[in-house]
Amino acid sequence: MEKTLVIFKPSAIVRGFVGQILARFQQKGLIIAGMKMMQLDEDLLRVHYAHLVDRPFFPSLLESMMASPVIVLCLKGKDAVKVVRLLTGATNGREAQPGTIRGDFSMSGQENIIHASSSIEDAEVEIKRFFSDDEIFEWCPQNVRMLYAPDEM
Ligand code: IDP
Ligand code: MG
Repeated sequence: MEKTLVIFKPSAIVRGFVGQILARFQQKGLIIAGMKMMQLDEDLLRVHYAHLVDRPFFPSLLESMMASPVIVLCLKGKDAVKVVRLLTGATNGREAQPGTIRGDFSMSGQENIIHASSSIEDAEVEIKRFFSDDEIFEWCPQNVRMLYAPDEM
């Protein structure tokens, strides 16, 4: 099954929304394949946000992402990358649809609660960036037959 990477950003950690957001992913039926807390540093963020390093807001984004430890999460499911992006909502919390995580928890284009991989290719690279192989678990819950029809698995 497809895997994707989520980061609970400092805006989620400091504001205390980890439980509520994790519950949304679990109630959707996404399977937790890996999860840990870590402190991000500038070297890693310059790689992770390489597409943004020349933007004027990059120093502010760096500071924001290092403001507290983060929780990184690897979620597994059919079409997990697309499904998690749909649950996440648009980048700017003020423009994200109500019902999405950013739409319900954020008023900001920067402090937007979570990161979610934006493509299958990015997800593969990002999971390897944040997890070693032995931190990703190839397990499947017993109730997986209540999550998918046989031809969806
Ligand atoms: P995404 O997180 O929705 O994939 P990206 O364009 O990849 O959006 O940007 C990565 C992160 O950089 C965003 O989640 C947000 O925290 C921050 N960011 C993006 N655009 C802006 C901006 O215009 N101002 C401030 N921060 C921004
Ligand atoms: Mg992105």
